[in-house]
Amino acid sequence: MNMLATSHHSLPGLEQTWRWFGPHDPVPLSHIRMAGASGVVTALHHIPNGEVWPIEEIIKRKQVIQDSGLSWSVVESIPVHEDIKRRTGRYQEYIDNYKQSIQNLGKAGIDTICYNFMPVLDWTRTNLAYPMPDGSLALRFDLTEMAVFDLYLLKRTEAETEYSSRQIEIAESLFRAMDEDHKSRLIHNILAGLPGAEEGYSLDLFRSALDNYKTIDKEQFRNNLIAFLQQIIPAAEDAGVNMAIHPDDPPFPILGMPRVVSTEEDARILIEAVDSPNNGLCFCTGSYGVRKDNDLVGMINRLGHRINFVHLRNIVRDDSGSLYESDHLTGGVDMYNVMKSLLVEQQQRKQSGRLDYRMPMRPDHGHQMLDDMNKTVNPGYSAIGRLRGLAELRGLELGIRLS
Ligand code: CS2
Ligand code: MN
Repeated sequence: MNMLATSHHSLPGLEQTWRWFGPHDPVPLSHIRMAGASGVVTALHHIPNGEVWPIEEIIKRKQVIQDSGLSWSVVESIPVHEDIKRRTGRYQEYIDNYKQSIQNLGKAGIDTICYNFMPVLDWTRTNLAYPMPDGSLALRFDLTEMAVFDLYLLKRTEAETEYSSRQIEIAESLFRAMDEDHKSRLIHNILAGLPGAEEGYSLDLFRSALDNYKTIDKEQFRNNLIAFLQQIIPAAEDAGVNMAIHPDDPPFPILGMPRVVSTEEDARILIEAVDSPNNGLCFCTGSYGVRKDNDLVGMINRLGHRINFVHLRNIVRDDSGSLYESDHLTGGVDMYNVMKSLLVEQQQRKQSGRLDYRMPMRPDHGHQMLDDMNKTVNPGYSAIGRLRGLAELRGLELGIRLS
């Protein structure tokens, strides 16, 4: 039975959005509009991490977006300062600033904020140009390359105890075969910060950033996140802003750092810790979907009422545990049933009178292809790959709604 059958005509569908890195993004707002998105996902990347987003700056940016016939749908991200994550130093001041930014965004009429709580690094990939059989380039997280980085380039003291002797053997032979170019590319890919990550590190700085986490185990780290939520969620409620926490990417520990947003259980603990509709999730299928123990459709059915933002992309995980980003509709994520469940959630919101049934969605990443091959692009955020992704997702959604 089609659960959407009776009311598909009244369903608006998920709001189609597109990430924009601001005026320096090689993909301009006019192209986003041509891609068929109506909402923009962006951040004030020029405001240093930890500082308040001034209301004038927010309004100025909002105007630029509206002048292009689009709306500022979601903020992604207001970065969470390392002091807040570790609950040291000036963390209280940074939390107060965060609350102020939430308030300012609310005043400017922007009601959804995505953020993440990963130690030191934002999302992480080892290869930014992994060739697909069709010639396009994908992002890849390779476990062996990560081990090479950890064991032989970063030379983290505890690393040897965290890999099996088989893994170390494979990593060592890859390391021996790597030329200098490959080594420095690997270091750069991991440390320079992918688009959206507001920090970049040298090897030395990175070592000391990691050292800061030696005394913070998973439980402590989760407590730090919950302590942060206890302060910012009441501010978000006052401001009428929905928070959406992005999952860990990849959703398992790397480089010995704690991870607390990787599984359904993690997500449940967080939304129950501060039980408010404003304390919600960014449902990123390409991040949660990496783990076989995450049942994505079940997660939407069980936690859907707290999904405030959606990232749709697909992944392929091979036997070694490495992964690459596949086309949006093919790979380990059952996109058809994910989309269907999201539409059921939207329908329930409308029926129960919830006002936040907009459910902003964006195609998360895309392959570098066609005319983007020779362009300088933000890795994962080139225009044409995402255009393909959005077009496919839109078609899938329409097919479900009208069937
Ligand atoms: C990444 C990140 O998977 C993703 O969406 O591209 O930029 C992610 O959006 C941020 O970490 C969210 O705070
Ligand atoms: Mn994502």
